[in-house]
Amino acid sequence: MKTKMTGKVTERSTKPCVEDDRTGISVESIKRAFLDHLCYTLGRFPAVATRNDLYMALAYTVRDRLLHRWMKTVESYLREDVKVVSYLSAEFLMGPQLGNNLINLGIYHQVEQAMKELGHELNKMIAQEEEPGLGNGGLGRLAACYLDSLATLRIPAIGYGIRYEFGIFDQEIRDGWQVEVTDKWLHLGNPWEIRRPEITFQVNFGGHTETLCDGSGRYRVRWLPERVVRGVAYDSPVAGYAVNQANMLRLFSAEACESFDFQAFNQGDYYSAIDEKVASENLTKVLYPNDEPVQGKRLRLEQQYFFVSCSLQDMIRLHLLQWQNLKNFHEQYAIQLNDTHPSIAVAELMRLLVDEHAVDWDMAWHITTNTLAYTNHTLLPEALEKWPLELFASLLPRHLEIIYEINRRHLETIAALHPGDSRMLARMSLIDETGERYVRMAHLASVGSHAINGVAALHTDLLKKDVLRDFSRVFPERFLNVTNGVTPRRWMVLANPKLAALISSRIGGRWISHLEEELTKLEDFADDREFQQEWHSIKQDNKLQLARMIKARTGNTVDIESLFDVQVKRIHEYKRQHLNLLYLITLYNRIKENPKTAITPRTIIFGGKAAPGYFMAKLIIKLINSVAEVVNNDPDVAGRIRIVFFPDFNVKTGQWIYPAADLSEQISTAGKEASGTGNMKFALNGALTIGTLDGANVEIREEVGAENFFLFGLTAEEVNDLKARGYNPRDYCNGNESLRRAIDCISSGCFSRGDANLFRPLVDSLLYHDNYLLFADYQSYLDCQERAAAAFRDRSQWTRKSILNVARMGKFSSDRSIREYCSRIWGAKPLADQIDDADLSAAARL
Ligand code: NBG
Repeated sequence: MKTKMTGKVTERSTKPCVEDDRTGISVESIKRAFLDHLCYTLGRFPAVATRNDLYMALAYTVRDRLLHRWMKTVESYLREDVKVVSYLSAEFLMGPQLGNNLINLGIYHQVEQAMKELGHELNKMIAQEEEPGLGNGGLGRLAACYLDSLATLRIPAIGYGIRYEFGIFDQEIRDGWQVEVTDKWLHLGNPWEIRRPEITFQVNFGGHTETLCDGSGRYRVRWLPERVVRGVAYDSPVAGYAVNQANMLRLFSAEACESFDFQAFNQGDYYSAIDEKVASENLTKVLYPNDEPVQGKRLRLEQQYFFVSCSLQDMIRLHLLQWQNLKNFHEQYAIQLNDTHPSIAVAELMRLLVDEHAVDWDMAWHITTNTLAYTNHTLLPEALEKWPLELFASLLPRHLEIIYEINRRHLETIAALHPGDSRMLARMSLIDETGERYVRMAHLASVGSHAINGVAALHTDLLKKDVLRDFSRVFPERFLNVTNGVTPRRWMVLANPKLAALISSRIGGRWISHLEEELTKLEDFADDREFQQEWHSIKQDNKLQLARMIKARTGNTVDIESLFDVQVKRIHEYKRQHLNLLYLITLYNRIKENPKTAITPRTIIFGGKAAPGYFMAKLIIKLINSVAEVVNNDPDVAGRIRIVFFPDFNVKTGQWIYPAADLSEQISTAGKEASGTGNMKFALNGALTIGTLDGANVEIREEVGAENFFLFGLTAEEVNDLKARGYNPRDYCNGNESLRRAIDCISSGCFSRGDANLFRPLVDSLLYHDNYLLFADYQSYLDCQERAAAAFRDRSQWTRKSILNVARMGKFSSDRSIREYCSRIWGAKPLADQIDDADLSAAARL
């Protein structure tokens, strides 16, 4: 039986709790609020304010308006008895907030005007904001797009994560090599967050457990930890687009429970007194770069447990404010595990329910499995998390006991379904006992969740056939696909305002929040010459802007009439930046052989970070820059090929890059890229795709039409077959003259001033392993690039394709993905509260 404790929220308390003149959205109100913040929040005279002061004052002005909506939203939560979605993610790659918030609040133009009247340029203030780089790449950015859509769709939701003091490093390029520079995103303050010193939770580590019998004769377990850390909440509001709703991103920061160990302090040992403080605060100091082996990284397991425990304690606290007990927890909360990073939630929720709240095991398991759902984001075996048992036991002794008990019951179920199949038991166990013993986190997440999803159709298929095959046989009803999406607010309206305005001028502004329904209307304009002309000239403007950034950041001059061919994403062998390079070296060789060769002028733009410990990825960056140096400076090339490595690719720089691309490189080995989301951002900004049948490329091609997609390469099935037959890369190399020459060029030192050793590891890995089948796909890629180059020469046809491409990309809005999660996994519904017309019309003016 549900018993709700809080009474009805009264009429009075539903009124905005802040006076309108504090959060008004007229130009006058904004000007006044801005000057107030400059003076009373920052203590600055306008005359001596720095650009950062101006940005901060404006950010506070905008935050007031966000908080106003957030408070209204919370009141609706209380009134409407809603189910809340908790999105648990170790990464949220939010990107700069100011521009996006202005768009979602519908106050961009008023603010621009207000700043103008005060003599400031809004653009410069927006550019002042540091990138909050609390993520590595696609997975973290997906979480940010989902928060935007959750708020826009008026779904009650909280994003839970870690407030890293240092996010992903900044990348500089020196002498062609990547150099990592610490990211100081907090050094000038973060105006968006609110520290909540009263919302803190204790998180335990280490020690041991003991059993006891409680007053009612129940067997209980008590965990006596060795170390206790405190997690403090920091909240940032996340506004929906053109709605009154704002949700919250709640990130936890670790602090010591006591600042000083007084005993040590009294003995005069100051340094050991602060040891514990330092150790505790280290916990959330830095984001781990991905693509490096995680096995054995104690601090990473600590981070994961830390934020999961704080988040679950917070949900339980909020639940108990409204309800007498936890029996209906799963009806009030849907928790999504963004990859396995938060999968310790399975054991932690069990522990909190059973040990801390005296719920019996079966009921606790029912609640846990009905609350949790798990999204898998990778098939790469090296990226599947597993923790050495000893490490796990030393940090989380009670959780290991719980996992053993879950495993015992789980294996009993399997044994009953598949009697006598001991190999299956070993494969499905939560503990890997094939060598050194490990806890398998993907198995823990799968056993403890009622839904398991992949992030693109092909990926979900492969997940079921490969990584989680046994689980999909035993629990087929748990598996489903939800193809990723991206938010059109940031990736179109904010990043490409001119294109967004052009689209709105023809089909109205509803597409911004109804992409799937509305964008197809653009198809009618694909053959319209005037529209094509406008479309093309916006692309040229965007290319010009990017060309200026390239000049400023790399010193390279690029020709905006050339084909802008772009590959930006993390550097990884499976993403095959070096396949792109093999093509470029081949083009270069052709020019060297015959300087008059007719080729379509191209500017090839690379960007992306390599994990600091991923040697091969760093060598690929060096090779890109080395080839660029030779090719760009060779008079024979005469500007026909220009290669640029754009440093420090992130959300902020991505917003300049995607809108300027003609061709989007999505060339991973089929079966390796779970989905990709850059592929969607490019296509929504009018770039055509050259790609393999991998991840969401498959669905993009289905949507935009085969004739508007440059397809090449082996399929995932062919990749497997070829590997099964025995793949010998040297045969491909010897059998293909231009490939052999390209490889010879690299190994003989053409790009390393004669140094034959520099790139040897890369060349050898291709010649002797080529795990990602570059050689097998080389010729097909070359041919496809030629088709793309030929197509680009017909401007009108190309533009037509570009328009059709955008018109048919509606499926890839994150709004569609979130709707699917809501109806198929979470059972979450939008708030019933309607929005103010005034606010909607303000937003629609964009
Ligand atoms: C990444 C995949 C991408 C995918 C994003 C978001 C991880 C572990 N996975 O293909 O590599 O688009 O997740 O789903 O970062």
